[in-house]
Amino acid sequence: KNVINQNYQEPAPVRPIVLGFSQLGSESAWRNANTMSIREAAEEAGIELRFENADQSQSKQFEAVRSFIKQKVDVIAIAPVIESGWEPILKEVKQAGIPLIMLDRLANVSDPSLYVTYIGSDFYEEGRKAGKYVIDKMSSKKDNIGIVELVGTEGSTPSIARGKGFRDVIKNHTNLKILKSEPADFTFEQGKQVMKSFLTKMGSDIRVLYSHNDDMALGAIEAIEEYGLRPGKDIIIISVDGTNKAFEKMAQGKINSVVECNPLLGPNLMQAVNELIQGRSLPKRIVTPESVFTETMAEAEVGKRKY
Ligand code: GYE
Repeated sequence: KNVINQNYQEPAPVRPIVLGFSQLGSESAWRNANTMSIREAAEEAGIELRFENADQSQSKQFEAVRSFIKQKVDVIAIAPVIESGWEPILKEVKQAGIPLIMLDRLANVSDPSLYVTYIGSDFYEEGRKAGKYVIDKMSSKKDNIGIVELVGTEGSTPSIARGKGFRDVIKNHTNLKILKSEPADFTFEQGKQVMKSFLTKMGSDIRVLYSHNDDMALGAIEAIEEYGLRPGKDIIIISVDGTNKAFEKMAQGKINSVVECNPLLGPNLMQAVNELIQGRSLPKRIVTPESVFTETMAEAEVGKRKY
């Protein structure tokens, strides 16, 4: 007689993992490279990406996250524009049973169970590297050195930590003085504007510019040239990211040093998503390795940059 195997089940149709990603904006070359990397890596991994761009608005990020909950995505990733204010919405995500990954920047929450892992750079270390460069570069100078700082987005992880790392390193060098520090939202336009106002107020008292990203530094270079000073000579410039455009300026001697910050986080993110879905546990913190570049290396490196 025919025996029917009662235990046999049709294999479940293979459906791709769905990832909802709330990108904070498109304010810089770094950000655009980050977005590209995530799109490409999702494609390569066969992960279905639902992508929302928040134009640097936290409330738009909240909307995106709520829509991901409604869509019942498998995993949510966010690059939080600022650190504060996330706890309530992350609780909603947790209640919905959706695992959450922080990418690039961190949200400051008192309950660490609200996210699985945080993937991104060590911004504090980047700030320290920038400070060390300034100390070395100015080591022969005994007079007071006026520094201005272009801060990125106020309250964002990279700005908080790049500012702190820098200060912690220069604090014992009493002739290095931060004259002024103002946010310019990581954009070219605001970098140019704020640098212009610095120059109007302080002129050639400014000996060093520390910019929290390349886009603001590029804007500042225009402001410095329009003011009639030489970027990289009259004003030493140190910036963070390592974009192609910054390397071009460094090869021309208009930027003196760039601390690398790697935006190509797509592969890391997709790997984390896959592992999560397979039920593996992830480290709470995944840090990307990075270097520092100076003028002497710029020529050899320019053009080889992937962002
Ligand atoms: O340095 C800047 C971007 O969060 C690390 O954001 C990122 C920063 C990056 O706008 O260019």
